[in-house]
Amino acid sequence: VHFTCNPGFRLVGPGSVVCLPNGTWTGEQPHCRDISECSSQPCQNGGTCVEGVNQYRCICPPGRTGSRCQHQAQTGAPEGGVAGDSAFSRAPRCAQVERAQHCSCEAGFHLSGTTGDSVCQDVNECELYGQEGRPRLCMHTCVNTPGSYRCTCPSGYRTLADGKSCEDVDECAGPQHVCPRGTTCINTGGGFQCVSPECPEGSGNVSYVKTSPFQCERNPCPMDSRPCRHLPKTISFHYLSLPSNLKPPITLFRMATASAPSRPGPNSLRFGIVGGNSRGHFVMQRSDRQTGELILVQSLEGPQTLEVDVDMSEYLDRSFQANHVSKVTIFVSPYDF
Ligand SMILES: [Ca+2]
Ligand SMILES: [Ca+2]
Repeated sequence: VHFTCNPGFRLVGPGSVVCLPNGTWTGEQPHCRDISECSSQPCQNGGTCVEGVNQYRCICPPGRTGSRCQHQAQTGAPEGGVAGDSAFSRAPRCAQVERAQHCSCEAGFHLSGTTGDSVCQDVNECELYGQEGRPRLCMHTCVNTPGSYRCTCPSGYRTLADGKSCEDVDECAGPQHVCPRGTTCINTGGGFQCVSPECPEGSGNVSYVKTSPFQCERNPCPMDSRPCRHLPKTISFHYLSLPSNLKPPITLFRMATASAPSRPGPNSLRFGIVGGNSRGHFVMQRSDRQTGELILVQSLEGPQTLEVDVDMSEYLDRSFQANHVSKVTIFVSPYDF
């Protein structure tokens, strides 16, 4: 008698047996066993083979992926990414349609590798959109994640509801005081400053008095003191917060006379920059008869703090009356937002 097995099974034991004169069969009785898909040891790199009907499946050790664990899982992620994560490549979902295998990936993954060896690789959206000429995905930093990406903002900023824009946190608007008593909180891009402007020290017959947290006034000069009269009658303090790399020209600040209605005001004004650490970045010019403008003419890169002192001198019939100084401090954030 000859034995054969159905497809997918193999014969264990002799292929034929013969009937002996004593009424028994020669040798042992053969039987059919499921063909072992794992017998060829298809799983590489320490993968464990699991039997299925007419197919096998490999369970891969960490760091390995693919139908036979033949691929090294992508570990590195671009800046700020989660490293050492095998989640960036996954096994595709495959279906056997007649003789062909059709594989597909979840959203955010693309199929790579050859047929039979295919693997779903994460789409690196940050790299894809970081290329020249393409729109930026994130205002600040793009972090690639398995199947997606996310945007992060630097400290001192919060991410807006659109998930990509960053907005400065106004530390000064909070319920608790972030600045010590006697100082004033100035919100800046990415942080804040505590300021307490001081009036100039008096000397001789010149002295100043603080009339508000941001204003000093010179006490009246003795009648005969010309040097005293040429010192600023008022000194005011102003604080501005700007992002980096603003496109000039930009009007930052306006200064105008505040003449009392009871007496005739000056009939001419002169404006100029009289101090600070950054004169080259600014010009001061008249915008109308009463007003001068401080204009940013060079783009500023942060983080840095600039100071510029602008002066407005009042003349009545060409004779000097008084001058006023505005001390403008500009906090430039490290970012373009
Ligand atoms: Ca991704
Ligand atoms: Ca802030």
